[in-house]
Parts: sequence; C-alpha cells; structure tokens
Amino acid sequence: MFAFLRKARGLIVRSILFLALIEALAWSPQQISLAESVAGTDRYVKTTSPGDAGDCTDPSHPCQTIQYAIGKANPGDTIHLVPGITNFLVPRYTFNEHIIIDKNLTLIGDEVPSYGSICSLLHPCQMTIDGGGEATPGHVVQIDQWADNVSISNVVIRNGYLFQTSGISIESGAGIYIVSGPPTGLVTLSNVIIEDNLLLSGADAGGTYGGGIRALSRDLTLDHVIVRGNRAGNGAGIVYSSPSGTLTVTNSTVEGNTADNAGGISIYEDLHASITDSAISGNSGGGIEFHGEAVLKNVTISGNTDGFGLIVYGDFNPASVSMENVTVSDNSFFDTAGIHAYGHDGEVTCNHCTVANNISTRSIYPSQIYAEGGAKISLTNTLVVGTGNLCAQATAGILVSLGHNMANGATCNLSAAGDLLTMTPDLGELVDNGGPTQTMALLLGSPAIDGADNSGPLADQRGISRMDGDLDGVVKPDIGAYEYVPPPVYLYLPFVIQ
Ligand SMILES: [Ca+2]
Repeated sequence: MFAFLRKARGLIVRSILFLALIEALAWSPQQISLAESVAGTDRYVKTTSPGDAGDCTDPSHPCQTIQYAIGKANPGDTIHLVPGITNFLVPRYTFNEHIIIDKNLTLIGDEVPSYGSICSLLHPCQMTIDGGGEATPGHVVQIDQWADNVSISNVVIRNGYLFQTSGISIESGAGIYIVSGPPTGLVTLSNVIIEDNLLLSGADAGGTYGGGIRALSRDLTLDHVIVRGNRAGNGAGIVYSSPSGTLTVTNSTVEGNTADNAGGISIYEDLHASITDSAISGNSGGGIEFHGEAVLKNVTISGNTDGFGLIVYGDFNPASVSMENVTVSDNSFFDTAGIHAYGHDGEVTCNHCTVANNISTRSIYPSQIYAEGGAKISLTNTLVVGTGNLCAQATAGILVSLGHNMANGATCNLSAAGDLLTMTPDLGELVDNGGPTQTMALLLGSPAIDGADNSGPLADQRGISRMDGDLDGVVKPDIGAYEYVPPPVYLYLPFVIQ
C-alpha cells in the first residue's frame, strides 16, 4: 500500500519536472537574454592575454584591457580582473590604463596566487590599475554621469597624474573621479588601495580638490579602503561634495596624504558622513574638515601636521559633527591642532573622546579644543590632555561641559557634575591596544578610571565592554575613548589543597 503511494508520488514529481523542462526549452532567446541581463554577465580581462577580441565572457580566454570589456558590457555586468603570470612565473597583475565607467558595473580583482618572494614592489601581488604618472596624465578611474551604481573591489588604483596649468577649471580626482550626475545611486569601494595619485597646479591656476578621490555626486561607501600618499591643493585623500549625498567610511585608513588644506578628507555642504572604525593619520595639511553633518564612531585622528586635526566650518551652512569613542592626538599646527569649530551654525559634540597631546606652535591658540565665531562644542565623558592652554572659546563661541570630563588643565569650562580638573591623567602613548585603530590606554591608577556616566556607548573604541575598573563591585565607564581592564586577581590559597 505505502509502496504504491511512494510510486505514485514519484510519477507526479517526475511529471512536474518534465513540464518545467518543456517550459524552459520553450523560452525565447529574448527571455533568456532578459534573465541574463538581470543577473548580469561575468566578463574577464587579463594583462597577459594576446589582445582584445570577442565579448570577454569566456574565462579561459579573457580579453586584455578593462576599457575594452567595459565597452562590451551591459549595465549590471561584472568584470573580473584575472591574475596573469608569464612563463617565468612573474606576476603581471598591473593594468596600465585610464578607465571610464559609463554604466552600472561591478569591477572585481580576482584573488591572486601567492608566489612568495616573486611578489615585490615592481610586481605587487595585488590586482592594480596604474595611471602611469606624469608620462600619461589623466584620472585613473572616471565614473561618468550614467553610471548610477558602481562597485569596485580588491584592486589598487594608483599613479594618476593631473596638472592644472591655469584658469579656474577644476581638474579633480587623480585616482578616482566621480563626475556630477543623477542625484541617486551608489559607488562602493571595498578592499581598495588608492595611492600615489597627484593633482598639481601651476601658479596661476585655481584650486585643486581631491588627489585620491573626488566625488561630485552619488552616495559613496568605502569599506576596508586605504587612501595614502596622494597629493592635491585641497583634500589630498578624499573630497566629497555630493549634494544631499551620504559618505560612509568603515574599517578604512586615510594616511600620509599631502595638501595645502585638509590633507586627509574634506567633506562639503548639505550632506551626511558616517566614519566608523577608521583612522585619519599622518596627513600633511591637517586631518579632516567638515562643512556638513557627520557622525564619527571609533575613529582615530592622529599625527596630522600643518593643519587642523579636525575642523568644522558652520559659517555658511549648518555643520554638526557628533563623535563617540574618538581619539584626537599628536596632531600639530600653528593654530589649534586638535578640534576646532567655527561659525554660528557649527557644532561638535564629544562623548567618550580622548583629545590629547596635540601641539599648537603659537601659544595664543589653545592646543586641544577651540570654539570660535559662534560655534558650540559640547563635551561629555571626554579626556583632554596636553601642555599649555588646552581649550578656549572666543567671539561668541561656547565650550559646554555636560559632565564627567577630565583635563590636566583648568581652561576647558569644566564645571558640571563629575568633571575633574587639573588632574594627572596617567595616559599611555598612542599605540595598538587591539581593535581596529590605535588608542591611548589609561594606566593603572588613572583618575579617569570609572569616572564617566552611562550616557555613552556600551563598549570603548576598541570594542571592549565598559567595566568595573577599580574593582569596587560597580560597573562604571571610564572617561575617554579607552576602557581600562584591570589585571586578573589571583587568590593565594597555600593550605587549602594540603
Ligand atoms: Ca570602568
């Protein structure tokens, strides 16, 4: 009886499969083409291929250049950069091209095999697009108006070169240039290095903006991106000026870039930025400037020179920056080297920030925090440490304490509940203490331990849970971005076992 039922069920299932097969075979080529275009077609390019021919869809016969494959691609396609090697096992992973992306595409560097010592500076083991420097000027990657959604991953974009000779025309984005376009859409960069792109200008020329990346439109997301060694007049690393757009940066580093103004990142009006688990470090011309609205979490801004560590301009448009678990340290400038807010619509709020050891070379400026020209800076659970005059407010700027801050001076307007003045901070240097960025540890006995209230995030900048640091049985957060972890307590029980 049951065997008969199983047989009948098997017949029914086979009939359904047969009907589905007939239906699939009855599809017109047009229908299949539509299905393919929705899913996108994979196309392949390899530097060691003999040339460009066909449609690049056969992975065993890739095309040679990225731009040719882009020309063959339909919107929604994926272009794979395939590792090439020569007969002598020398990696050939570098495409010497300037590419223009004019449709929605995904560009992905395939995983490269490891050849140990054969990988070198000359032949790096990363898929690379190299603009050729001064010999072949131009943007390395240009994303055009009709490319609403573009994703680039696992690739190095380097050695772009632009020189603006005269006039006000703005040549921008020597590494990646995202032109003005539709107000919607998203450009995503993940596992990308953008390095050594130069945007230079002659004496009569107007400003230059964005050596590594210049985005004039669309949302822009950077995840696990390194932007380093780029140069421009303004915003050597990144300039983001997309009207109503959103810049999202996670797990990324902007370091060693050089500009006259804003060496690391410059973010312009009417837009939103979110920077998380990232570092803006060692840039010349300052760290980061904001003209819009931003949220910073678990971020270190350090070692930037010849410019503000962080500046918020609220003089023409509202500009507000909210910071949690942010370390601003070891920046140097003739003006305030730490945090500076300017203008009546400029506002900074810090909860669990560590602002320390920033150096201003002119003593008329406070070294760590400065609210000026009507701007407002609010501090909660924040640690301020340095030499000389630490903080100031001027020309209707106000510096407000919301409590539980600590400073090793007396000029930061700290008079709210839980504020600690003129304390010895017992603060370590900026080093790797675990977590995605460098931090400054509280040392044993620091008065900042268990000195904060519970208004901040549950974990510190490294992701360590706030805890009972003085072992009094009460879990209380520490002041600043770092949570002290007490050493384990060992009980000495010499006679119990005996
Ligand atoms: Ca604690």
